[in-house]
Amino acid sequence: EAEMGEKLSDKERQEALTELKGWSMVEDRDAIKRTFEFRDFNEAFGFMSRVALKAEKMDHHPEWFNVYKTVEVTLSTHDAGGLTDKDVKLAKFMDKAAG
Ligand code: HBI
Repeated sequence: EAEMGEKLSDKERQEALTELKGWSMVEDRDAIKRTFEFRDFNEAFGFMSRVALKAEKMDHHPEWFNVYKTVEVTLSTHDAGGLTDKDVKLAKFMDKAAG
């Protein structure tokens, strides 16, 4: 079992993906990605605001791109050079925050 901050094993990575909603591996990176679609910009930015507060609390931040009502998110742990529990934890939070 990888402790907090260490890269996930292949098995843990696959398990994590089954617990998440609509996330997939990034092709050429040890990272996960998901695109969120909201009703409008206001909803999208409200989501980003809630996530931003959580990211600050976790000291773990997303890579994201927002155009109007769409938010493209990529998660990876830079300090570990790949996917860790922190990414899974933040992804789960995002799935809940997106409603
Ligand atoms: N966010 N995704 C991600 N990955 C990191 O390694 C990371 C971070 N936010 C803050 C952070 N690391 C700090 O702990 C380091 O910059 C010191």
